[in-house]
This record gives sequence, C-alpha cells and structure tokens, in this order.
Amino acid sequence: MEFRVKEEQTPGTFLGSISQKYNDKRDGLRFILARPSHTTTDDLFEVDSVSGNITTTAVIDREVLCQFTPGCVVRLEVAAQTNDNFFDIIDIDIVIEDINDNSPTFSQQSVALSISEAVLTGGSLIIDGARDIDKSELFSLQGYSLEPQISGDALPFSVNFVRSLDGGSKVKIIVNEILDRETRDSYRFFLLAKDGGSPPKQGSMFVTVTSLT
Ligand SMILES: [Ca+2]
Ligand SMILES: [Ca+2]
Ligand SMILES: [Ca+2]
Repeated sequence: MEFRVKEEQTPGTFLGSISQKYNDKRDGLRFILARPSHTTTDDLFEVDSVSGNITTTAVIDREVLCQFTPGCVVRLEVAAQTNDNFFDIIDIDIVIEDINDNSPTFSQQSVALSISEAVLTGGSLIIDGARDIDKSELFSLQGYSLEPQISGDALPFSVNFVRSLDGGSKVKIIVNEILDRETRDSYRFFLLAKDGGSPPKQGSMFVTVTSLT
C-alpha cells in the first residue's frame, strides 16, 4: 500500500487507513507497527491498533531524512491479526513529498572579483553560486539575475549557470562589452538566485568587479 504526506506537517497528520484493505470486517482485527527497516524513521509514524489509521508522530523534514536521494520513501511493515489465528503482514510505502521550504543560499554574503580590461566580449568569471537543498525540480534552483546596486545602472555583464548534483551551482558572469578602465573601473551589483516556487524564494550575494590594466 502507498500513502503520501507532505514534509513539515504538524505531528498527528492523518495519512490514511490500512483497514480499507480488509473490507470483510474481521472481528477483533488489530494492527501493530512492526519495526521499520530504516532505523532513523522509527519515530515518524504510528498506526492506531483498532482503526488502522496511520498518522505522523513528528515533523518530517525531507531535507534531513532524504538528503542524498532524489525520491523520499519510508517503508513500514504492519502486522494485522485477530484472536482466531488470522495473521497478515502489510508493506506500506510512505512517500514524503517535497515542499518549497528552503531558499537558494550563498556561502558568502559578498565577493570581490577582478578582471583585466583587456578581456574580450564573451570572456567570463566563474564563481561558486547558491545552493537550494529542496530536491524537486520546481523547488530547487532555477536561475540567476543581476541587479545593479544603483537602480538603472547599466552593467556590461550577463549571467549563466551550471547546476551540480548536491543542489549547488557554478555561476558564470559573462562580459558583454569591451571594458575601459579609464571610463569606469568598478561595478557593484547583487547576484540574485531564484527557485521555482510560487512565489519564488530568493537568495542574494553582493558582487564587486574591479577592472585592472
Ligand atoms: Ca524541509
Ligand atoms: Ca523541501
Ligand atoms: Ca527552494
């Protein structure tokens, strides 16, 4: 049997009942949670012995429980039995669904970069980007934008990125125009990282680029 529950719900959240499996009412049917195979999930669920209702007993954090796996499924084994020798074991898969409870986060608040004014257009600077530990496609990191410190300031850069398997990313700041140090020798902007939630969650890092001779 399979049940689904969103992460981060309050303890006592109802998932469903096992008793639907036994529509011929058996007298004195009792359900007992056998030890789950995965030891860290011992205290996450309980089964009501009479109704067969499965409820959570703790707040489940998908990012802690399934940090390194794309899916998040907890397997339980429940014994169903009566006094007159009926006995059954039911395998139950509980799918923990991701919610968008994490923002893309940078490891630093700010970074100072330098670039030669002789750089050609299309040249780039590569830096460590943000990391969003939500795993689902939509709730993980979706993209970057640049926002000048002074609104309306035209920046000679654009941004691109590559996502890594751990939810992190490498950011490429691409030079779009010939730089001239004598005209302007530094640029200040925020690098913004967004996920795909609605509304999206956002992280930012302040970037200074100084152009050198
Ligand atoms: Ca979480
Ligand atoms: Ca999440
Ligand atoms: Ca997220």
